[in-house]
Amino acid sequence: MKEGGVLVVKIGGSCFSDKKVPKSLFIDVIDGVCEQLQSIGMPVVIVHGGGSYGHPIAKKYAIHDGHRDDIPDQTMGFCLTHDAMVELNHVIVGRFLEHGLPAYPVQTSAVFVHRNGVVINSNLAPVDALLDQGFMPVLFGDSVIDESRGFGIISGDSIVVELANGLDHEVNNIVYLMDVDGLHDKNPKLDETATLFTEVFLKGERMLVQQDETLVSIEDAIDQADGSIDVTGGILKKIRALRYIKRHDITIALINGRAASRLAALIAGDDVPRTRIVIQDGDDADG
Ligand code: IP8
Repeated sequence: MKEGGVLVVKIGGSCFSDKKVPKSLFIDVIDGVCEQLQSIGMPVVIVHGGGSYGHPIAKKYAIHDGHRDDIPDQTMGFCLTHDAMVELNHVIVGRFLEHGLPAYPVQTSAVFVHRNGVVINSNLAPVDALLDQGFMPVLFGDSVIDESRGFGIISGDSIVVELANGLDHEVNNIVYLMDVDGLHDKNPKLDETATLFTEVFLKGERMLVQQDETLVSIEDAIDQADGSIDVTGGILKKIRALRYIKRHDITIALINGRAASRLAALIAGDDVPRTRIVIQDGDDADG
C-alpha cells in the first residue's frame, strides 16, 4: 500500500442540493468546499452524491430495482439517470477547476460492475494513477450495470467503501459533508432540542450510540421519519454501508458542509461539531 494519507471527501446530495427542487445545485456550497481544499496539503479524492439530479430520475424509472418489465422506458431511464449525473458532475468539476484545483472526473459506471446490488468488479487503477500525479479524482453516485439484475444504482457511499478497501494509496481520512452537523436524535432543522451524537459505533450489523451511560441501538435512539426522495436510502443506510470498510484505523467524520471553514478546521485537527464513525469488530457484546 502506498503511503501518503489520502483524504476522501463525500459531498452529500443534501449538502449541495435542495432535494425537493429538480436539478438544484447550491454553487456557493461547492465554492466553499473548493476554497477550503485549496490549502489542504494532502491528496484528495472527491465523491459526490446524486442530490436532486440523479435521485428523482432513478426513482421515476425504478433503476435501483434492476430490470422490470412493468416500467415503461426503463432502459431510457437508466441512460437518463447517468446523463443527469454527468451533467451535475460537469458543473461541480467546473467549479473545482475555476478554483485552480486539478479535479478530474472518473466515470463511475465505467469503474464498477454490480451483481445483485453488490460491487463485484472495480477498476481503481485510473484513480491511483491520477493520485500519483497529483490530480484530484472526482467520482459520483451513478447508474451501473448489474450482472444479475441488468442494472442498478451505486451510491457515493458504496464508492467511498470501495476506495477505502481497494485503492493502492492509503486512505487515512473520510469526511462526509452534510447539511447538518452530523447525526442527531431528531431532525435538527425541525426540532431545536435535537442532540448531536458525537460517535456512532459500527459493530458488524449493529449501529450503536451512547445514551446516558449505555450504548443503545441507533434505531431505538433516533426519530427516522424524513420523507426522503433518496433511492439509495437515508442517512442510516449510508452510515451502515461503512461497516464494510476493512481497516478500522481510518478517521471517519460526518460534518456540516454548509458551515464556513468546518472542513478545513476538522482537517487542521480543531474540535468542530461532528459525528465520528468508529468501526469495531462485530463479534463481542455491546459496550
Ligand atoms: O446520492 C446516488 O448516489 P448517492 C446516485 O450518493 C444516483 O446515494 C444516480 C441516484
